[in-house]
Formats: sequence, structure tokens, C-alpha cells
Amino acid sequence: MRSFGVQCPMFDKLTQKITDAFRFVSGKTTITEKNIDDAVDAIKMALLEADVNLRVVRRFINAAVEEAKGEKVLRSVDPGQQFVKIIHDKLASFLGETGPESGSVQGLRLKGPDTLSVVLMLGLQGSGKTTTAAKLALRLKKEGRKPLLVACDLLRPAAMEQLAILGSQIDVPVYRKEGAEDSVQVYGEAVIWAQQNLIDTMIIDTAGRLQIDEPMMADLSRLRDAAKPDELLLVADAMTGQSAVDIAKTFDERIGLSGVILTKFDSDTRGGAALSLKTITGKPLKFVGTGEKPGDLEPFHPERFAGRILGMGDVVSLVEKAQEVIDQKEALELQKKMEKESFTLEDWLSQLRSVKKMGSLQSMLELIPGMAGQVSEEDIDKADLKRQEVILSSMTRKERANYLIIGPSRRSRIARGSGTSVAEVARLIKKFEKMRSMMKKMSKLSRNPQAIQSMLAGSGRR
Ligand SMILES: Nc1nc2c(ncn2[C@@H]2O[C@H](COP(=O)(O)OP(=O)(O)O)[C@@H](O)[C@H]2O)c(=O)[nH]1
Ligand SMILES: [Mg+2]
Repeated sequence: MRSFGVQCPMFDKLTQKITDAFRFVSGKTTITEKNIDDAVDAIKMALLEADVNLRVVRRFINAAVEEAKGEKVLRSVDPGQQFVKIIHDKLASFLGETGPESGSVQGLRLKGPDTLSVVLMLGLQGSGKTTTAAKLALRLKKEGRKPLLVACDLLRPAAMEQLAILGSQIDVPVYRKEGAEDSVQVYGEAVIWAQQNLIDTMIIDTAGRLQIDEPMMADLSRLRDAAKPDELLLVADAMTGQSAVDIAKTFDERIGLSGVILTKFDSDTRGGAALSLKTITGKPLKFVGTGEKPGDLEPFHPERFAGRILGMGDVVSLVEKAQEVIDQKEALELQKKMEKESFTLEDWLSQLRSVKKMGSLQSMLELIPGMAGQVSEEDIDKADLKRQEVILSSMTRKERANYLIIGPSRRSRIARGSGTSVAEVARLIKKFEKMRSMMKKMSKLSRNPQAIQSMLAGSGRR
């Protein structure tokens, strides 16, 4: 239950219900309007159960039905696939626009590095503002920017301390002023410090309240007027469901927002907030928080997200995740190898070694189509990984480059060398073959959305 990059527990139930709904239409050579109505009803129920705003559900369903009942679907060769595609595309468009704008830094609209940019964090107490401020700072730092965290939550002394600790964890400076009472004044002093220290982005942590109230809004609007932020980001707790959407609406009306970040996506919530936000507030969901650690923040991609909700896996994110730990060049090669089916045991060995660098293997596996929700941290036997590494290390380079040359005598030599058994070596090779064929499928999926649909329609998973 950690990284959503690999994992999206909040949508597990929704995913299951929607894939169930596809049964009404998939695998049929012709479908009737009744089939579509049945599928759509089931999807409607699924969305409502996931706590999606009723108005949003209605709009979604109307749009989907209209398109699904069109000639194109009913007359197409595989109407089930067409239907799934419509649901996917509609879901994506309800989730938001595609991809971060070009020229943006990590999806944020910031000025060039020579001009000081300001990001204002807003939200209720406990929503995750302070944590998320640090997460954003870390992302910007990795991008080569020079961020400064500014402690403008003056309500609680502990808040400054919390930000200072986070800052030192990620090695980003924190501006704070003990005993200060006016956040606008702290901001003003922070600007001077920032200019002296060649900072390019200030991320301002502000004070939240348990509920929206007038003093908070008044404080925040003064700060907004003084700082003229490039980004005004509302941080809201996804677990609060519909109320996260209401809060976003109120903040937008009162302060004006440029985007929203939903936190606690790693928790077991129903996910309705993410689906309702764009339609109700018109504000893009920019990031989702997926854990308590500074690295647990992911840019929000509607397309990919829709794919995940529909249980289609997410090949792009998988490759990206790999890029973080391997390096760009290596990841590109890996992708090519997956496509050309020239992934070798040698590659596997280096993968196993880099898995150690990876936070959670589970999150990688969750991205593979068909694996979502089927692997838990406990299922991944760390000792087993170690054994695989030992067996692979006992092979010669030549063997790892071409596993087909590993006959019985080589097998027993490898078994002896690794202190395992011939059966275990054989099992590992079998596993490798399976992996290769899965990779081939995955790389095809990333190229061809049709293949995703047919897999979904025909595989009968779950
Ligand atoms: N599991 C999880 N916890 C989070 C996430 N974001 C924040 N938190 C936790 O939520 C609590 C409140 O966060 P904090 O940043 O102090 O909220 P603030 O009052 O808005 O500044 C802390 O315990 C954080 O560790 C998230 O994405 N996932
Ligand atoms: Mg805070």
C-alpha cells in the first residue's frame, strides 16, 4: 500500500465493477441497445459507489450512451472493443486535460530560472500541505531548480519545525522566522533571502484551519495579493471524497486556484474526488500524493489514469518508474529490448540488481496489465529474489546472453555453482520465458490501444 505508481488501491473496487460491466458487451459480434444500457447501468452504479458526484455521473453517462449508441459502435466489427474505448476516452476527458502544458516545469507554470517564481500551498489543516510542499520542492530540485520552502504557517510553532525537518531531509533550504505573526511580512523577508541566495522558486506553506473560515481566507488573500503566485495549489485529502471537491470549489471562488493536489491516494478511499474535481471545479488535478515520504508524489495524467481505472495497466508509467532508478539510456534500451523480444537473462540480472534500488517492487508489478491488485508486498519473496540473483550470477555471460544454450549439463553446473537444484534453475528459465512473452505483450499494448481492449475483452481476468 505505498506507491500509487505501482498501485492504486483506491480504485480497485471501481476497476473491478467497471470491468464486470464490460461483460455485457465484450466478445459479442453484435451488440444491442439493451446490452449497452445494461453495461452503462452497471458503470453508473460503479461510479456512484465510488463516491463520484451525481452530476458528474449523469453527464458522463449521457455522453457515453450517446456515443455508444451511434452507428460506429453498433455496426463495427468488434462493438465491445469500441464500447470499452469510448468509456476509456470519456473517463480520461472527465479526469482532465491530457498531459502537463508544454514549457511547464514538472507540470507547474513557473517562470524561467532567472526570475523568482512563487507557489502558494493552500488547504485545510491535515490535508498534507506541509508534506506536499516538501514533495514539490524535491521534484523541482531534481529538475535542476533551486527551491526555497517558506514557513508561513504561523499558527502552530510545530508547523515551522515540521517544515524545517522535511527541508533538511531533502536538502532544500527553509526560510522561517521564530515568533513572527504576519505571514506577509515573513514572505517579504523570504524574498530578500531568496534573491541573495539565487533561489528560483519559493514554495510557501500556509496555515490551514479545521474548517473553512473567514480569518483564514482573509489571511490567504492578503498573502496572495502580496506574493502574486504563479501557482495557487489547493492540497486536499482524497479520503474526504466529495468534500474535497466542495473545498476546492470554495477556495477557488474565494482565493482563485490554478490547480489541485489530492493527497493520501495510497489510502483506501473510493476515489470519487479525483473523478469529480475537473467537472465540478474546472481546475486541473496536477499531482496526487501517494505516501508520507518526500518522493511520494506523482504527476497526474488523465489518460493513464483512465487506463488504470479500467484495469489496463500502465506501461508508460512502468517505463518511467524504471527510468528513475536505472538511467535514461538504460531505460530506453530496455524498452527497445522489450519490443524486439531481445530481453536477455543478463538484462534480468541487472534488473534484479536495480530493483534493490527501487522503493517497492510491488509498484512495478502493479503497472503490468492484469497484475493490478493481484500482488501484495507479502507476495514478493525477497529471499526468492536473492536466490534468482545468485542463480543468474552463476551463469556465464554467454549463457545469460542466450538462454537457449543452457542444456542439462550447464543446468547442473549452474545449480552446483549457486548451491541450488537443477529443478530450481529450470524453474528460473521457465519464469524468464514467461516474463519475455509478457514484456512483448506489454510493449505492444503501449503502441496499440486496440490490443489493450482485446486483452480486456478476451482475457476474462478477475
Ligand atoms: N499516506 C499519506 N499520508 C500523507 C500524504 N500526504 C500527507 N500525509 C500525512 O498527512 C498528515 C498531515 O500532513 P501535513 O503535511 O502536516 O498537513 P498540513 O496540516 O496540511 O500541513 C501527515 O501525517 C502526513 O504525513 C499522502 O499522500 N499519503
Ligand atoms: Mg502544515
